[in-house]
Amino acid sequence: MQKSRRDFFSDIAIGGALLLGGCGREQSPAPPAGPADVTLRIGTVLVDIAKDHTISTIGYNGSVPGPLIRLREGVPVTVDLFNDTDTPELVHWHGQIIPAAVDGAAEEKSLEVPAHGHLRYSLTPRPPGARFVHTHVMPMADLSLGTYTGQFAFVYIEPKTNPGQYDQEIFLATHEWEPYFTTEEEEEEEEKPAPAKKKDEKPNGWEIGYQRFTINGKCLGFGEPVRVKEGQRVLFHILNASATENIQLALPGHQFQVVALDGNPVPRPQFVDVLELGTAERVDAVVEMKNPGVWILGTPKNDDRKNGMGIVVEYANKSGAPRWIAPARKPWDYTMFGESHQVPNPDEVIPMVFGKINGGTGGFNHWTINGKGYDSKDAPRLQRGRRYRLVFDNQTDDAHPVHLHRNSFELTNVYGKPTAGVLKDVVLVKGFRKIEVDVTPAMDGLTLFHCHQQFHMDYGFKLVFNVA
Ligand SMILES: [Cu+2]
Repeated sequence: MQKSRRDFFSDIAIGGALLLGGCGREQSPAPPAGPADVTLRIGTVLVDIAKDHTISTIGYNGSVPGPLIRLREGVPVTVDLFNDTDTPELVHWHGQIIPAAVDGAAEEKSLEVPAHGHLRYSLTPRPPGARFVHTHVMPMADLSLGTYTGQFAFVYIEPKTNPGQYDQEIFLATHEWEPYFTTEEEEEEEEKPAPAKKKDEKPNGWEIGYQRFTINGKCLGFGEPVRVKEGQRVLFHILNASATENIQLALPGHQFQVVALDGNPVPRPQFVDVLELGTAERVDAVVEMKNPGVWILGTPKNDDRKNGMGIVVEYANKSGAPRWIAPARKPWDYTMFGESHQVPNPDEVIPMVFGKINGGTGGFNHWTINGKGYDSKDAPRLQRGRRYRLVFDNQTDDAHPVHLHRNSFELTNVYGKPTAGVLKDVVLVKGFRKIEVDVTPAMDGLTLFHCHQQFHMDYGFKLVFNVA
């Protein structure tokens, strides 16, 4: 018997999300009824990042970054995902508390967008603030897939009140291009205790380097400048949409007043000269424009800035070559935005020791949590409503931007310093350092924890929790 169209598109409730229909290659890729509130079309994009320099990549809706998606907290939206590529895709709503089915991670058994197929579902956006959407495909050694591509877009969930008063709102996403394998290790900015080198240990394996660096898909000096006026308060929403790089950004002659981290307002907004963002971190910062001129907002790393990591900030009626002044080095400190009050005792403490097995020359490093690489059969149980303290003990020489899906966590101890009130979904744990965060799982279902450094996640650095 032939299935009717109505049967095919019958509504299926999945963990609180409504799956409105889906079809693969065999079915017509037309949406079931009318346009959705949000449509993302995954396909090839040509990005002119600089003069005579075009990148061919995969992106959303023909642009890199993809479209700015503005949603309202608690107001359900339908989402249409079309995939014009030959690879099944996973679209992850980073930083939102939504059901596993629509969160967009294979480890959570989320719905895929089939190659040349379509998927429609609905979700209820929360919490408010700067979120984003990106692919969750694992590229492994294929640097033309996953977060190496242009598949990322800002999602801004309108809060009831905006943090800080501002005259202009600017969204900036950083990304690197033309990745290659290298044996050169990224130097860390700060002093750190030297590792005790074990005998018989293999040397470090492949790292990833990049040739070109962009903000909003343009190398420094190629795109339109950020145009400002003297006296304006400009709210910058900054996203590190890198596959693997942790970055710093400065705007000489100005200070950033950090008002939110990962979209969540901080208890104590503070002024800083330099922002630091691990992969997938977001910073909202207000800049008072009181130093007229033409400036570079960019990375303090000279080579990376010369290769594009920056954007020009131009005051009205000012012209000339953009100025750069190297900022003083000062370590980024999450606790300066936090409170000093005592946090509640956790119901349970979960130690998470990060380890690395060196791959040796020409090999890939492998990553472990508590001595084990990822195993889908091993899903520790968590209870909704219970307060867990996750102790991130980084016993490697690399910085790890670790991310917990479908939840926000509270920083409670950073490098030995107690803190409270800073809510995040990614935290950058430097080499041989320890950070503690508390989480009270918000929803049932599979919840992925992983390093957001793509190359680390792909080679073992992940763990799925089962919340029930
Ligand atoms: Cu990592």
